[in-house]
Amino acid sequence: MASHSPASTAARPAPQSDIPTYEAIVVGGGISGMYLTYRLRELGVNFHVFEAGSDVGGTWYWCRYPGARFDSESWTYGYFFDEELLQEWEWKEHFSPQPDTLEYLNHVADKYDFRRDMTFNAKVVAAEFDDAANQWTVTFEDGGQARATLLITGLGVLSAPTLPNIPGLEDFQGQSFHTARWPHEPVSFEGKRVGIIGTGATAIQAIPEIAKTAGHLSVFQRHPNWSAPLHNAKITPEEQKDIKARYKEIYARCWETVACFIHHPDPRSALEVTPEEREAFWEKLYSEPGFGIWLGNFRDVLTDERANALMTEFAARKIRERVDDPVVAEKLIPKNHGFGLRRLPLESGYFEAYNRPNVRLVDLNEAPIERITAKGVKTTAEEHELDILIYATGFDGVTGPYDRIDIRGPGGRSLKEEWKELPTTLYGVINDGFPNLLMVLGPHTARGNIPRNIEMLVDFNIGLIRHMRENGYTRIEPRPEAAAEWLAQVKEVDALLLSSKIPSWQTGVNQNVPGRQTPRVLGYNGGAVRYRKTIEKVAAGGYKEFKFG
Ligand code: NA7
Repeated sequence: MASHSPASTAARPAPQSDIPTYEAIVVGGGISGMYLTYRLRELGVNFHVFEAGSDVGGTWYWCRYPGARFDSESWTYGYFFDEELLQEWEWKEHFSPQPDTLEYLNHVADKYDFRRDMTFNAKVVAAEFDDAANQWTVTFEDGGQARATLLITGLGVLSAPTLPNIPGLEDFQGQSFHTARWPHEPVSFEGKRVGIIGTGATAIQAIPEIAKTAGHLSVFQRHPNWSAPLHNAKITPEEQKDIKARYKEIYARCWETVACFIHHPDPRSALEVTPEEREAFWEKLYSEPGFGIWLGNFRDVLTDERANALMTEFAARKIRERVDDPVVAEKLIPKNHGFGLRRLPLESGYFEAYNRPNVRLVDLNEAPIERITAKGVKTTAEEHELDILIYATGFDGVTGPYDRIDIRGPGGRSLKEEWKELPTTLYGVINDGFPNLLMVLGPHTARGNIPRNIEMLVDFNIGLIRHMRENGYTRIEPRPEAAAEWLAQVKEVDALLLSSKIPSWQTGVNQNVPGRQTPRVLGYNGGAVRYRKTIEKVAAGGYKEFKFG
């Protein structure tokens, strides 16, 4: 891990005198860490970024599985901080595939020479605050350490992948991969017997791609998810010109919608229009690209059970139309949650994949998995022999990336313990009892089109750091009463959405992680516009909700 650590593998080495020390340490070289690099440099902060991977890119570095791509319109996803960058980069498709996105992020890292402030293969395993020294010490997996007054996390919300809690994972003799730890070398499915466990957003993207070449594909499904067509297409030269000419307008649009996409709810209620109008609107949305059917739907589809039930019926009908075998179609229709009440995966030929002779849906409700064996997957009914086994089993969402680092505030206070039941942050950027620990995309921030949220949160954090530097402060904490008030607001808006009670990574549920079986309030569901107004008001008011010293 370069010069920042010795080769030692000791768990907790004795303090070293030559520990590199900075004003700020950033953990993570993904979209957050890269934008932080740009802004911290601009502010003249002495900082360094530590990244677990061997290069930049975060999610797009790790999730290289076949079919991985944006569900966001590409031209709303990139960085907007430099007009030159916007004009020179050409997105090839309306919904960019992972290789192109990683190429884009590498282009950005090269253009601004970000890597000179970054160390790779540096996985942070612990961070401890020394109250007297007012300083964080981070420890890397290989035992090396670094120190800084400020610790800034750019960990993302989906960076802690989880394997299924099924016995025998080590026994399998073929190739096996978690989709978020996909090899850098190409994986060939040609003629192979492939199995995939999971039917979330990742599997919904991967299955149609793998099915194209696999000899046979077995999909092991516990619960199906709702999904709607992505309708991706290449960007034509005329569209490219138009996009580049309209970047200002596109950007402004992202900032007036509920989740920073171009889509915004229709003001009508699904219940007040005629059945014909409703049907025509849903057919239109189903035939259009992107998240319109989820975020641009009637205003009450995600908040009113009757409206949601009607939309659910429509989406179920579409599955029945697209899947040839009616028994398989029924199995692909979710029964445990309504349409859009989990983060909606968008698909390209997902349902049609089940019409192929080489694809079999294995319903784990009929015969659960007993164990993984040397040869494949053994359910209570049979043993499925496989050459390749893919775990599309998701992530310990939102708090998982933090739980995997032993973060200790003054007096050894553990952040993991603190967040066991529910995080209690101020605006999702800082937690009481953990001074000088600033977060980008922490719990209780607005989410949606992630780079837009990151931009807003990095800019807010940079504002805080600028305020500290201008006033000679070296310590920042939330005012406990302000954090309590924020939590009350977070809970209040959460209750308005039907999704708040549905188990998913967004509500912090992961059946493979002990203690994560029931939904928690982990995001701010009042929308990006309200969130942004809140933090802008805080900044304009001189950050009175924070304590400085
Ligand atoms: P998800 O959406 O959390 O999906 C994980 C899938 O894995 C889901 O179908 C799970 O079924 C399944 N799973 C997990 N553990 C098991 C076990 N032990 N046995 C069988 N099936 C299991 O993760 P994704 O990676 O697909 O998507 C995450 C986000 O990435 C997505 O929302 C986008 O924002 C991008 P379950 O529903 O628990 O029965």
